[in-house]
Amino acid sequence: VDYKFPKDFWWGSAASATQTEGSHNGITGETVWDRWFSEASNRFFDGVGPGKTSDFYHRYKEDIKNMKDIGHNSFRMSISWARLIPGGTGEVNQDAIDFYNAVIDELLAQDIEPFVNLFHFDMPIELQDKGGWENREVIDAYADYAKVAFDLFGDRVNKWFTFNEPIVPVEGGYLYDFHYPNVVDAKRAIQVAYNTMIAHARVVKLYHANYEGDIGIVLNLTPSYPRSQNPADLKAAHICDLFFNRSFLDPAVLGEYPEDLIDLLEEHGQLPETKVQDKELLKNNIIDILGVNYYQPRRVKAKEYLPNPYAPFMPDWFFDNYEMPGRKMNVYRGWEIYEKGVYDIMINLKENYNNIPSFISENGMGVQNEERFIKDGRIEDDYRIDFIKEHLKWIHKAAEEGCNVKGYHLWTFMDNWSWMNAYKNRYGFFAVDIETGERTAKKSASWIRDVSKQNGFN
Ligand code: BGP
Repeated sequence: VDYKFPKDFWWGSAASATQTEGSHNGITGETVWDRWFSEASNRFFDGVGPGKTSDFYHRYKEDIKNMKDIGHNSFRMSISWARLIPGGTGEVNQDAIDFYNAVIDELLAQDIEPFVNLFHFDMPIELQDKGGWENREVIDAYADYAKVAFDLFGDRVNKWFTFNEPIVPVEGGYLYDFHYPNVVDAKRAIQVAYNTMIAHARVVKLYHANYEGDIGIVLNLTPSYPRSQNPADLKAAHICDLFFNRSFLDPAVLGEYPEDLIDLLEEHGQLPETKVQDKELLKNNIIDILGVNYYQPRRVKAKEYLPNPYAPFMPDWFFDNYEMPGRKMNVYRGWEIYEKGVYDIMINLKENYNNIPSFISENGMGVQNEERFIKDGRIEDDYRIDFIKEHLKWIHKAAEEGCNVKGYHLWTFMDNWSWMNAYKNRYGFFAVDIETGERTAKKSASWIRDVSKQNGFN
């Protein structure tokens, strides 16, 4: 094959608890999503909520069998904190223990390695009501929850992740009003971001001290490309990168925040509250493995107008988004497609982040009304095959050049419910009929089976 991938490359896909299990299935606690949906279902596409979703709770056996059929050797799932410990603290729910044990055992029986993530946007509502990540007590509760999960499943799970895309709850919940608790306040957003990384480091420490295996974090890295090489555009791109990538990447991999980010926050009176022991904690507890979610880059330019000095501080004071003429778009989702971004990320990790072991933990193409591509009962998603292939070529090049990239997981295994967009954008290798729950393989499913089995393609 022309594009041969490193030995034992991880082929698979990723999913999350809230998006697949169905919060009305089994015994479970409520999360911010149930609360927000009950308060503002009109803000969700089609008024569809997280109640039923694709019913992984009941159909996991069939799904795992399908994973095996298409050549998966690994799969990232998340545990729902509110399912395992309804209320977020205290008693552990036997129904959830049974369910996650069954899923993990089924994956192992099919030779699929489970990668388990502890937090995918789904804060138990009782803890959000206590202030969520703004409250340090929630960090303690999270560390207790992590210990429960490690004790229960750590004998069989060797790859753990503390968070998926921690920037998203910050942007959605505290900056731009698209997730609960719908606050718009940069100071609080910065505190949430900071406390999340403290929670992360606490749990990395706990894991390294007591268990064997790898622990990491999943970050959605969005390379910030400047409009031009003019100093003002370069500065805009640099600040954007500091806020949206390096606020998480640097503490996770290097154990400290970038100096220029600290200076910038200080200058604007936006430094978060810290504790003396935090610095050491971050310094001494770096990750073993980094998951990189990559969908699209950011393109930025210098601000056209100076911000209103009386308006509250926002990261957007320092850059404007730049709609580069001629950029390639996924017209079905409205996101840019820039395959080389994945290579730029990997080279950056190699050069500036100790070539940390990493893998693509999400990449994928959401498409609306995908039924229109059905031919003889199957969705012919050639656009998705192309999308994956073009990204894989750049990943292959990165690996050839010595980047430590260990795998590729598609978002997502089967069509699932999504934050706000519900079932609008379909991403799966398998289509799901929302009414009947029936799963049908798309063309990309048979394509990826051949690729994973040959560990490459032509
Ligand atoms: C990522 C999330 C996923 C998933 C994906 C697709 O940010 O980790 O949970 O939803 O984006 O986004 P969307 O469903 O909004 O199209």
